[in-house]
Amino acid sequence: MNIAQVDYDGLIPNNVALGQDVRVKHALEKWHPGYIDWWNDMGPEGFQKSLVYLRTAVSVDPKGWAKFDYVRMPDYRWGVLLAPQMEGRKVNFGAHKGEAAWQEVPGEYRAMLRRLVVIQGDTEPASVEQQRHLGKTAPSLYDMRNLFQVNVEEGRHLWAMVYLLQKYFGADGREEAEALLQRRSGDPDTPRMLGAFNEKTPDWLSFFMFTFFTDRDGKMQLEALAQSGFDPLSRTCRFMLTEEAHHMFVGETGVTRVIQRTCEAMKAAGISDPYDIDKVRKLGVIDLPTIQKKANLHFSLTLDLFGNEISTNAANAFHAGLKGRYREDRLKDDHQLESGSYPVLRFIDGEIRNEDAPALSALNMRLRDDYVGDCNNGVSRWNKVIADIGIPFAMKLPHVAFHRHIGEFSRTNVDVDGNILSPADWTHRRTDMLPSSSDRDFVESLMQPQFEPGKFASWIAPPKVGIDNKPGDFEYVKIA
Ligand code: BYC
Repeated sequence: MNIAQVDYDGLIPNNVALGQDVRVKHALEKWHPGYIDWWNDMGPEGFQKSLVYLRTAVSVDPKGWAKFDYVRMPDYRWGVLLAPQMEGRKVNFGAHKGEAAWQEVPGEYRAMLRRLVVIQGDTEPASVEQQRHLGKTAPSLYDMRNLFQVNVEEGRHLWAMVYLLQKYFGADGREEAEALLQRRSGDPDTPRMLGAFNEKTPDWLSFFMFTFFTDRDGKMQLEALAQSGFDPLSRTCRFMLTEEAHHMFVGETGVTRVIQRTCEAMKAAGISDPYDIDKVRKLGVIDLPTIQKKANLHFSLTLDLFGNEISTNAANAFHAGLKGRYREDRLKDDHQLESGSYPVLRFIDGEIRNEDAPALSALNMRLRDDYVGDCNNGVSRWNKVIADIGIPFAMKLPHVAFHRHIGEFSRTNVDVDGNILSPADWTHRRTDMLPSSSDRDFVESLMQPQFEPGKFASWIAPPKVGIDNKPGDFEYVKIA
């Protein structure tokens, strides 16, 4: 079988020769109806019968892996796709560095590996649940299609993790696969596992911020898992990253188009003060300070997804060769980190300051630092748009200690510049830094659907190019 080609003959498209793996094939076929029920209950609300111009993977060859066509979402061919196996691949870090990469789960690391797969798997359906109401207020058919593309691919990423659970973890893997369909984002009794995936995504600016910030955590975590010595996990994550690039694109260009529209409208109306919020809002666009507050919220919620700054779990996963650093294979050191140190920002004696910690224990921090660098690159691109239009404003990431619920700073109040605040000052200044209920109401008031092909809501600029090079008035979703 050609690994690059995807076999579409059976119920479950795959490039893992599922036809010859009867036990796993049956297990996945048994799981399939529950997944479809979940999708119908918790997937995009109101558009399940509509034809959506979606891309589907037909190959895992990086050049030309997808085809575009109209599909009803429940008919999307969710499948199991792994990047091709690399001949002679080794464990590249940790205590087993240099050994042949594992094709089966190493017994001693079974529980740790299962936990990583389950946590990764849990985030995927969670994001679909969080975004399920957004179709109804889409600012264009182009954006609606992008939302649905992200949603079906997050669904596929759930399949990716469920395949690993079913194939490599026996009965407890099957139980975990069931549980992934039972938990619900925001449910008080059966919530999703990580904090940010239980928050609401109430409007489209939140969606773009989520895909900019939280999907970028997805990218970092997948990059770290793609380094895994457990080869099936590495191959799975490598292909997921190919799909993830579009999600980053949706977030980055989405926020950019909102900013661009605001700045253009201000310029046309002769408003130069970005803080003249009432006047800017009257133009039917989102003022820059509110966009900044949304960024503050989503960045801080996403930082919590990196776990504690000092983490034995992270050290153990690296030592075991299961989860590496961001692009481990490009780093130049001993890849074992037994003796090195890493500066960690901590809250000590009432002050925020760097303290060296053993490099192994500081791996969450290191990944978070790489993430912050990646976010900053995106923010610079937003700022170029603002500067080019000539508005005196610059977006910036808040301090990493701002508005945190996990780790070192979860018990202290810190402003966006990193100054420690008393509880009273925090309460007083909170809505200067995070969206207030009136900011939320205003953004929500703009969320009027625009379903005419080629038209866009007042608060967002059209994209530079269409998906699959389609013309501006292309009907990306045929609403039924
Ligand atoms: N919320 O030792 P620590 C994506 C728990 S996003 C709740 O610091 P560790 C996507 C932690 O579980 C990427 N609990 O934890 C994006 C632990 O509990 P136990 C998803 C939290 O393991 C958009 C305890 O606190 N993938 O793909 O070093 C759309 C001690 O913490 C949280 C992954 O995250 C939290 N935020 O770090 C769709 C990769 N943080 O075990 C998809 C897999 C920590 O003591 N996961 N805790 O009961 C991991 O690598 C790690 O589990 C974490 C946490 C980085 C999440």
